[in-house]
Amino acid sequence: MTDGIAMPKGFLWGGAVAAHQLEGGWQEGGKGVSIADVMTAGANGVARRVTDGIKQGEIYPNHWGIDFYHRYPEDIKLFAEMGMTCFRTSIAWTRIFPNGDETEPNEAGLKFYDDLFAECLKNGIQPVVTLSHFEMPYHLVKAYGGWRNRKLIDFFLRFAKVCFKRYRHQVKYWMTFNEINNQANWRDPHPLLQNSGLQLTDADDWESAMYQAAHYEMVASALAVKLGHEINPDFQIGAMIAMCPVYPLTAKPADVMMAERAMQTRYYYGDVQALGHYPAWLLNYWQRKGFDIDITTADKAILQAGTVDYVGFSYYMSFATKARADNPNYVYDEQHALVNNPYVEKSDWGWQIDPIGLRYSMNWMTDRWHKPLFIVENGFGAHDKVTADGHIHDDYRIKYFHDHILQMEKAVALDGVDLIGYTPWGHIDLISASTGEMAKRYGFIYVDQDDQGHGTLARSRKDSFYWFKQVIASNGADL
Ligand code: P53
Repeated sequence: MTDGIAMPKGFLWGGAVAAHQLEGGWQEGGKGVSIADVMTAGANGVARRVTDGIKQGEIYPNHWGIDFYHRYPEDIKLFAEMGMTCFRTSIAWTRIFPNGDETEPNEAGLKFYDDLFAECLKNGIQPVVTLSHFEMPYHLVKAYGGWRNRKLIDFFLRFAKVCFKRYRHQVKYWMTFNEINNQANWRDPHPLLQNSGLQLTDADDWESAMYQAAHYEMVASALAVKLGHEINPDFQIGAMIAMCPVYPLTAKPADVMMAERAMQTRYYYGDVQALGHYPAWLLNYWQRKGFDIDITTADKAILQAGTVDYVGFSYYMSFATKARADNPNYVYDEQHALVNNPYVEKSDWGWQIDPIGLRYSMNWMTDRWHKPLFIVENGFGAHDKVTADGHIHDDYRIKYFHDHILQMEKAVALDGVDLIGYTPWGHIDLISASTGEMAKRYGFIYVDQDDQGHGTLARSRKDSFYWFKQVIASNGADL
């Protein structure tokens, strides 16, 4: 189709991954054990379990990923063939500081990313890097209790400083913490561990523990912004927010208020990182709950001084909610507050497909945070079939991308949203973060591997590969 609108010159087109979901090589080059290394395989509707260390007989899909650790030169050739001008990945913290609390970094780990970034640049692709993407050292969970401990700020900054210095000529765009706001769903232990390394018991107050951990992360993020700018003033250092806009199910005023509180609860992290301070509603809420969050005067100054340069975000789906008589204070409980939206369709994993929601979100974030945006994840997890002709005809994925990219282009061209670039998630098939499956595929590039890690690992081009190639070549005009 040719209904697209060309993006401004210099717009970045790429793809996005995270180290733990594709590298494999979990014990190579002196790498330590990360929280992803102790997560078992789940399935659609079956949560991943976390084992206390590595246990015999368990399946840990992140141990092998798609073996990018060894195959990246060939993979990057394919990325370049597709026309990608940027590549978002993360630096596995455990390759640089295997336990997280060392004072000296691991040279073999640093060398790996030297080589990886050089290979990208050689192919005309600039790396875009997330520092912490669901893969902190497991040792920091066990020995320090994760991000509930203020000491983590120093450990993270040491890691950030080493990376900023080492890659200051190779990387311009950075993000501090991936989807920092997933933990708004603190009743689910999965995001608490993924985001913050929290393993809580019945004796803990989970909600206040989350707010405390997120606070230390946001202080660490603000300090990293400041430090990064000292190391290279050209650095652009962003937040990374999982954007799932929450709609009111009806125009009933109470439903609208419920949706507003849901948005406030999910996105206050962005307020702190982009605006530099906590919103009043949350401070009032903490007071009513009797939460005594450790936020010093110095912390407040740091948050104000270290606001982000841009907001990176993921967008997959939208949510809907409604008020309930038994919830008069509009408390947003993500496990129970979400309702089916009858106006949109769902993926096989129940993710509601809503292209207009992307344009809506871009406008909402621009109005609220007044920062450039960067779509660093968007995509469609689906079951792909290799057909008799040996190809994957993923027209459903092309449709998803067509519809979303068109809305993105309207937000830029018609609404004036300042957008740095667009990197579809998992442009090469990889391990799913929520389920640990291989079967939930996002890629334009197919990887021959199943959920148990069996397969040739051969890479091949899906129909969507050729489609996205043409989108990039036309700078978004030819959808
Ligand atoms: P998977 C929840 C909701 C939206 C995005 O997700 C999410 C999550 C947490 O899983 O995660 C991001 O693989 C995340 C990636 C992840 C991707 O979305 O569960 O940044 O690491 O792989 C897709 O289908």
